[in-house]
Amino acid sequence: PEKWCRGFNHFISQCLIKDFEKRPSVTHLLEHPFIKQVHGKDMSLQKQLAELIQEQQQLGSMARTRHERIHTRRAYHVDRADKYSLDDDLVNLEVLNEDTIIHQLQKRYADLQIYTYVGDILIALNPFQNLSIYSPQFSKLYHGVKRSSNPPHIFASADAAYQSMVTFSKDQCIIISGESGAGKTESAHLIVQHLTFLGKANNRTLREKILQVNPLVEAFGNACTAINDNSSRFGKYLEMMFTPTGAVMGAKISEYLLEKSRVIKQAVGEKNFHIFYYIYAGLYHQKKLSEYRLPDQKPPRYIDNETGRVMHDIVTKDSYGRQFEAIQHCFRIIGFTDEEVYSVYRILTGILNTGNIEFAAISSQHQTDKSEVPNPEALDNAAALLSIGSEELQEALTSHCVVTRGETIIRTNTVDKAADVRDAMSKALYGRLFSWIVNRINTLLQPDKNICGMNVGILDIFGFENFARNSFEQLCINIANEQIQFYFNQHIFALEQMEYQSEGIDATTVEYEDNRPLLDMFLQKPMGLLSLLDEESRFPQATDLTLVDKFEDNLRCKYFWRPKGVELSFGIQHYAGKVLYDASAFLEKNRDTLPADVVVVLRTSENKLLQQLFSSPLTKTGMFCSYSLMDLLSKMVVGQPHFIRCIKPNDDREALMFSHERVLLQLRYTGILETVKIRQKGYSHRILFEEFVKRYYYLAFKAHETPLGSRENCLAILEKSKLDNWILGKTKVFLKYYHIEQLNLFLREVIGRVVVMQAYIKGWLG
Ligand code: AOV
Ligand code: MG
Repeated sequence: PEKWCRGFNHFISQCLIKDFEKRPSVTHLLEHPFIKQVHGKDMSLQKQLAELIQEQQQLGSMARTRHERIHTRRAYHVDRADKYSLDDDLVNLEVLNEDTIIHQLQKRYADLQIYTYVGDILIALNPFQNLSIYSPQFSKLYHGVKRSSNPPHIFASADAAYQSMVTFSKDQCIIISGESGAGKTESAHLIVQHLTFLGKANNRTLREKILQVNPLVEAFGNACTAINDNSSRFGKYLEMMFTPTGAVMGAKISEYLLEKSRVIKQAVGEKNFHIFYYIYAGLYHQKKLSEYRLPDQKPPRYIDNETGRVMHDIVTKDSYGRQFEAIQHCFRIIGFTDEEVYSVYRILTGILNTGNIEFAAISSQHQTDKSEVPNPEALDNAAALLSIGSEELQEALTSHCVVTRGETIIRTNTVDKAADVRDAMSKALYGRLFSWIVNRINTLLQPDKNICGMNVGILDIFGFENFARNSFEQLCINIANEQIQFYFNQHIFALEQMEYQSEGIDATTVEYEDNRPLLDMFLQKPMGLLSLLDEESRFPQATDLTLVDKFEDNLRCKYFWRPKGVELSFGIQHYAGKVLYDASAFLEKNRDTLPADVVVVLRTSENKLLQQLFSSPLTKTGMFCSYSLMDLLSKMVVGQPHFIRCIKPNDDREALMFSHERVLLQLRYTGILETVKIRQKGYSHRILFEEFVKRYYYLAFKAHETPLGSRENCLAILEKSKLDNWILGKTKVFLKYYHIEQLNLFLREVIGRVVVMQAYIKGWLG
């Protein structure tokens, strides 16, 4: 029987290996005549068989996983190894200049290798097509492995941040930058996807909730622009929170500067925020437009930028309608109550109806500045949806109270003024609704307060914009990008080089384009552009022209100029290029005032949510809150940054089209060449001796020892780990970007061995 057993064993192995290749189930094995013959005769054999099958199944599944990993990797490596000897990291280029960099990126792009490293920084070229490299197999591939084991990938950056967070219990932040349409938002989605995978979201509901956050806020905060069909019109910082062991436990979003003016007006060829089309189409297809008092022949004015187009799209394609269902699903999954969602819909449709309210001058000889509403049904509709009195609403729009010498006087509004008040109300409604949704999501995804966790933050803002006509919004957007570029420079160049000097290390200095002077021109107080803008906004008599004059008088530097012959125009030399701004409506947009009369009426609403939106004290949100991005950046400073630089290969959104000129421009202004140089020559990680010993003492000392954070002990660890090219400064260890990964891997191995030993000893003793 023993011999027989051995033969049988061998046979099973063979079968299972074949099985594994064809992937049928193990039950096939039991159908085998040979097995049938013994089956049922010998109980012990049967037991043995069951055990064997179980064991082989486990082995099979392990082999399968390995097979899949190799297979997936091969799929991604297609052609790559045979046709080109492309390098994954620009730092390895022997000849380093703009030409070699762009040549390498271009070759890789043609081969659909959209990701390339510059040391620890990831360059991502927008593929403008769907690639099959984001499946669960790829998630598995980029899970706690060495960076060099796989081709560059956005998942690898997410993994690096995650591993860093878990290993050092330190918050991380991933900063995604690039111009409009370069792929920041897509990258942010992919990072969230991978982090939920890495964060072992055992809790399926939580994982689903987190994955719905981006689609939901983007329905409200993104819109179609001339550059990007899904352009972010607000800045977003999403923090994913993890337990100390790295399990995902919640999320939090901070929003920054939503482009509210889009609610009331869009440039030619652009659209309003997605949600308005979704809801209009959704209600149209559900035959519920009349319930929300919306006409079914012609869309409301706020979303009818290109007359007829929207209606045509809604009737012929149902993609908007499906998006509406998807949004309803998001709300439900995240945990909004039906009542809340209903209130949100009423406010949104209330805004659409508000936009339809018209004003006409009352023609009487004496009262030229009085206005009335010639289409009272629009007024009634808006008032009904916002659950306020229609007469009160009309009053608030067509007149305003002024307090002079203790007396309250009611003044009438001109037609233009009334229209401005109407639009200001719509903007305020939308802006506050958006903030409420964000806050509500934060409450619903709040982690257990008793667990002291860590987080990975992901910054995805609106990218640099340069349109044919650039207004206040573009200025805000471009200043924000200027700040991100500054933050990048600080981390990659300034801080690093300062430390070489103070630590007495002789490392080559790399020249880079410092945008600090430009940032000072914007942010300095009291003479920076933004302070001047705020100051001018406080003068009732000021006009957009006096504002530009003020700029010209005070901003005497090479970054600002005023073209001749165009009154309201001024130019700024941004880090990413020259932009010509049109200052019309700058003051009004910056003031962003909402008359108190409107607030008073909205507070009387019977819609609880709406009441709540306006119940908070009227803070001056208007004055350009340039500093809130600074707040955000300072929040990020505490975390370890990881940079992703998105690059747009062409302006036509074409797959596989690589515009040499456009890419070169982006490489230049983002300082990629200099980044490669500093990554090649510099030491991107500088760790205090004490910290270094604390982190890595396991590599050279016994677990129970507590070695001092001295230079000698650092040396002992570094020698033991057999790394080269590091330097010891006066107080810090200077490491190349790739050292950290190697050290962490050694550490994990050693710790793993210790844990196994401990378990073994425990078992042995016990
Ligand atoms: P942005 O966030 O950088 O622009 P997006 O992330 O919205 O740019 O990308 C623009 C479009 O490029 C997307 O809608 C996709 O069609 C395509 N795209 C980007 N990345 C990928 C990818 N990895 N795979 C496939 N398609 C991609 V802006 O928010 O306007 O600054 O303000
Ligand atoms: Mg975006």
